[in-house]
Amino acid sequence: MGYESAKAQFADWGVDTETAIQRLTNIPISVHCWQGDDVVGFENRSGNSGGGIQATGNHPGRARNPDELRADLEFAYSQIPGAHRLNLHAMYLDTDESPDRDEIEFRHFVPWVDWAKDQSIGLDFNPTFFAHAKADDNLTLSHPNAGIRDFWIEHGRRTRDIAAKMGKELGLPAINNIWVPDGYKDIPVDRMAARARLEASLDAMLTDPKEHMKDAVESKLFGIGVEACTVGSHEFYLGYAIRKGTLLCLDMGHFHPTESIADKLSAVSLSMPEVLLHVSRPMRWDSDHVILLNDDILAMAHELVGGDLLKRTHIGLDFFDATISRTTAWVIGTRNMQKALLQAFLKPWDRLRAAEDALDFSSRLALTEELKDLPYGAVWAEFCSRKEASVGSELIAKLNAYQGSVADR
Ligand code: RNT
Ligand code: ZN
Repeated sequence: MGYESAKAQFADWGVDTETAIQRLTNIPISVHCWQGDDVVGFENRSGNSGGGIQATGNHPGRARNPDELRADLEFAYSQIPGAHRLNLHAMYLDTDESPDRDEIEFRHFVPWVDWAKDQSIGLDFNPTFFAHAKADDNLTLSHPNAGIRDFWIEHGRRTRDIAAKMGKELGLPAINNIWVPDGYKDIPVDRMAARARLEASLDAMLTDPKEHMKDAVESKLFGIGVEACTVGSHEFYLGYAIRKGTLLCLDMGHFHPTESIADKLSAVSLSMPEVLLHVSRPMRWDSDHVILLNDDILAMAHELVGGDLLKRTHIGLDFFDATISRTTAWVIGTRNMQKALLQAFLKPWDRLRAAEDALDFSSRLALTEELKDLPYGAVWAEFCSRKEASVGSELIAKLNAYQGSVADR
């Protein structure tokens, strides 16, 4: 199906494919660095991420150093049409030094900033509150020991400073997203005390508003090893973000499987100016599978476009699968987010809204289902070709060829 024919078919529904392509071009997706190396990082410490998150698998080609990770990202970006950012974790520093987490400085990340300038992309950042001896109990900012809390508060403060410098250097604000693994395997006696400690630690970290960076806080329902209680639960951070003016990060893997994160987006957006998404695919638990173009992702894109939330929602990804080519995971997962957005841009919103507002739910149903037959794939292929990214067999050949070139690592 050629693009011109697809364009005409969408035009019959009152949808302009050129506008849709233009809108998609301008939406940056923040690609997470940690898919490239199975959440190991470059600190030369233990290989186990801990904190209840774990990449499983041993597919060849894991990036072992920053240069390999950057090369892999450059390949992935070449096949991800449109705008990108990079989401870095603090444990991905690029330096010969070995600073502990409470000693990191902007200079340890300068090669990333130089590379980001070269790529014309923005950076996002994250303190790393796991994969460290002081996080082995799955307690960091809410640890009963004040010394351990202070260590992590200092880490968090430094990441805010680094994020602000990154944002300033690149001329694009960096989001610094706080996720802590804190929780209890078995039923705690005093949840209130743990939550009060987490709140006090966050307050100590977030004392000064900074230019060029934005703070975000990420909730979770439970994790492996913290089944009974997660200190930073959804209610905890929803309230915190509203009261303190931070962004809230909604990770699609951090809720009960029957909850719809797409549904939450408009609800929380009424109480805060900006939201961060960690687009992911849970499977029974916080499994962080590569995102598919499934109903959950389509629903999320529908909400972002229909609710006019794109200008105040930052789209980040969060998945890691070490059983497949890591670059293929990045490319396919990120493109799926873009494809979902494209499908949402290609909807005849006026007609859909008119049917709903008239309580004509029959037409709403018929419209929704008939639209699924429109040739959005031809519009996607056109978008890819304008951005010099491949589709179909050609894409698969390129993905396999790149994987072949890194398999000897
Ligand atoms: C963990 C959170 C968190 C991490 C990354 C590596 O459950 O989702 O976002 O995946 O920070
Ligand atoms: Zn996440």
